[in-house]
Amino acid sequence: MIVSPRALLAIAALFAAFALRAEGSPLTLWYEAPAADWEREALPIGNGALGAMIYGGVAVERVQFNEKTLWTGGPGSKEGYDFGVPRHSLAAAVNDVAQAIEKNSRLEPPEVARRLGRKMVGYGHYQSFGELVLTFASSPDAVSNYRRELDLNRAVASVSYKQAGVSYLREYFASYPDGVIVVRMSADQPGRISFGAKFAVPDNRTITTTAQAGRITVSGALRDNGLQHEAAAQVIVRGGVRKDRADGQADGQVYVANADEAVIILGAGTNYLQRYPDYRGVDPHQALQVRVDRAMEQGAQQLLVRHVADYRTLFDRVVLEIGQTPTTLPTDQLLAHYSKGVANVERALEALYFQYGRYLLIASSRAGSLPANLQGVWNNSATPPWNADYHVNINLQMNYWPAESTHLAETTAPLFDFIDSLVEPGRRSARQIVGASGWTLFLNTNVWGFTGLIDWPTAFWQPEAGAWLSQHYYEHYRYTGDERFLRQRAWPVMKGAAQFWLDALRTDPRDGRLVVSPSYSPEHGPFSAAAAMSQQIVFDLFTNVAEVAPQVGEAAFGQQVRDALAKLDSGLRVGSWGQLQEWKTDLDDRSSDHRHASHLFALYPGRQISPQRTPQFSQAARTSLDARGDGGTGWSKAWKINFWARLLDGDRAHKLLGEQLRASTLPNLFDTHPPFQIDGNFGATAGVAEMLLQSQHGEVHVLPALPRAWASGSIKGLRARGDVTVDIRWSSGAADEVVVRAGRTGVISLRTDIFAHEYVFSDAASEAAGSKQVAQDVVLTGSGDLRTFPAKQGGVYVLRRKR
Ligand code: FUC
Repeated sequence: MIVSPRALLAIAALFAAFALRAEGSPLTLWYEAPAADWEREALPIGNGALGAMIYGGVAVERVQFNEKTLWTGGPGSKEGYDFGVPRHSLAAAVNDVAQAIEKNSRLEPPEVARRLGRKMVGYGHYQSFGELVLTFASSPDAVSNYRRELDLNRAVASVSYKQAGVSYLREYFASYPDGVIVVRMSADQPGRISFGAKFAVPDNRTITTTAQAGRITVSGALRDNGLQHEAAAQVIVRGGVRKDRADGQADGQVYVANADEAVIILGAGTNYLQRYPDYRGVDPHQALQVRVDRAMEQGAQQLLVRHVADYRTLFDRVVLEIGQTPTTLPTDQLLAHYSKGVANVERALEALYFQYGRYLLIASSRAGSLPANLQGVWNNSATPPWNADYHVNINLQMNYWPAESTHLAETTAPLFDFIDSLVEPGRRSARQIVGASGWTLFLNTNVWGFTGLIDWPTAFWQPEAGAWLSQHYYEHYRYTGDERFLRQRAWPVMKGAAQFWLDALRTDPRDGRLVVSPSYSPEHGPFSAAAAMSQQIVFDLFTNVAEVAPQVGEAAFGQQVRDALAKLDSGLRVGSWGQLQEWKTDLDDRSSDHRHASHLFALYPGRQISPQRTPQFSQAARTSLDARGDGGTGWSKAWKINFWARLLDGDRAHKLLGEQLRASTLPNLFDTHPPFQIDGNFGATAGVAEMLLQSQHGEVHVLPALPRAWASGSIKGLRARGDVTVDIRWSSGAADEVVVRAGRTGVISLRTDIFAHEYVFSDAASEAAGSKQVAQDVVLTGSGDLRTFPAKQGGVYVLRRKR
């Protein structure tokens, strides 16, 4: 590589730029020792495509890194690969199972798996790309003032310590605009930075390593499927000496001696392409090397400034205050001290955890790459739990629950690209497995368009997955009001999912209703016809499709769906002990504390049940949840936060948040199933938003489930459906002020108990614009705690309680 004079100038700028760390920010995870354990302690950074885990070792630093597309399995896999879809139609076998269920009312899971299941072949695993290993010149001197942190306000991790009278600082960030990870090492005295840098790469791939002009490049192909991989780390120094190979040392390493500062720019890529059926694009070499060159040329001012600016555009939109003030406790201590009755410790952790979920979503889901998988983008194993794949009987969906409500709608781009890419293989699955038109998938999917079946008896059959994922498209439309998205992206996917169910539903001879069969409630009980969750998901899809069909010029199809909806078993039944039935026959075991409570889909993320509209089912849902208890795995508790928020029980939602923090959260605040599974982080963040604002029924409901523990506080920037952004300030458990920003012209309904008191409601737009004109009062109609007003695009409306 030839370094141009321009690049050299830029390199100089790279060092000039790193500003001092922000002091005392409360939105920081911090620790007093290096991480020993990847899963529990290392700290995550990421830009969607790339992720890294920072250990912060003093003598040896390991930057374990990932790139989302590096997967074994799929086309070209040594094991063979068929997308999980049988060559010969399985439709007759599915029909036989449905008939056996009709006859016996149930079938046991192993029996159904024997008849319909398929061995997983060539499914693959998400892979670790490797580690960038930095070995520092050893010093016998003790280290003091050690601090390892992750600043959520800037998305910058850092490590600082003092050794032999020198203060060292390392900073790490993953830039989305520049597509690279940056590590910068500095000291408060010149000539103190000495280290060797190399890659450590798993041995399940071919590897060629070179080091030239300070750039280490490692490339090759996965042995399993031939997927090409390449990573590059450019070492840049100010002062001192940099060598591509030290005397007597192995090739492929870069050595730095006595530098004043050093920067490493790390990039990685593969020749994966999100395109069925071959999933292969171009050799990653060219694009990767150019990306690293360009990052070098940016200079640090640009790299850091562009990174922080990009990140803050998303992160800063939401600010939560629930009475937390900075504490002196490191984050692992904060977690350990949670529930010791110190209010500030509890509030500090809760607020941090909420924002951490938003941080993690930004770090693991940006346009241009794959969606967040079971571990977001972070994985250090060749065989991670559940392949670190995309489970679609709750997990992938939960990852995206906070996206719209916590004002990160942009993070859904990779989700929709991914689902779009599943439609074509999903059509084959629909046809070959069920004999239906449209598209669907089942329990799980990978990056290779897997839309077929596996053979895990208690989970493998989940044909509702396509319908469930379609909900995300519709919700994106409901939140943003983006008509183009609705027509071009949402509608084709929703329609295809509905076509599948129009074909696949059967008439239940017991009552003539349309039902899903075979149907299975995750992940327990028998196979039967019309498990509640199956029915509720189809109900949700059909309701959404019928609602929006006329708007996209598909009234006839909408009518067809509406007719089916009228005959559809709703999946809502109150059983013998007052519970919401999980199955059509009353089989519910009152003593079961199973982690899944999927039959409450209708409560959340569905909108079929609500305390105001369907109080009897809402009460039954409460009874079911009481019986299931407040335990469960990480994601299970996170889901329960949302359930209780929808039941308008803030204290119980808050209790579940506490359960999650106490028993399902690791010291680095990763959610644990166990093991680490990121869905719980996202589900809990969504749950907190759901406690403070809801809008699923066409009205903006302010503080629907405020817990007593958050008596006073404020939230800025939550999103409500209808392209509305809301700020709320409250005290003594009641709202004082609500600011509503309308993204488009239309009617907004507000539900808040401010209306029960004396209040002022005004259009603040003219005020904000500096007009001398007194704010115009806007006419409110309605009564009780629900009022409606006509909003104008760009309008800012302020409702204030007179105290
Ligand atoms: C679902 C859950 C499991 C686990 C797996 C990845 O099948 O039921 O508990 O979370 O996904």
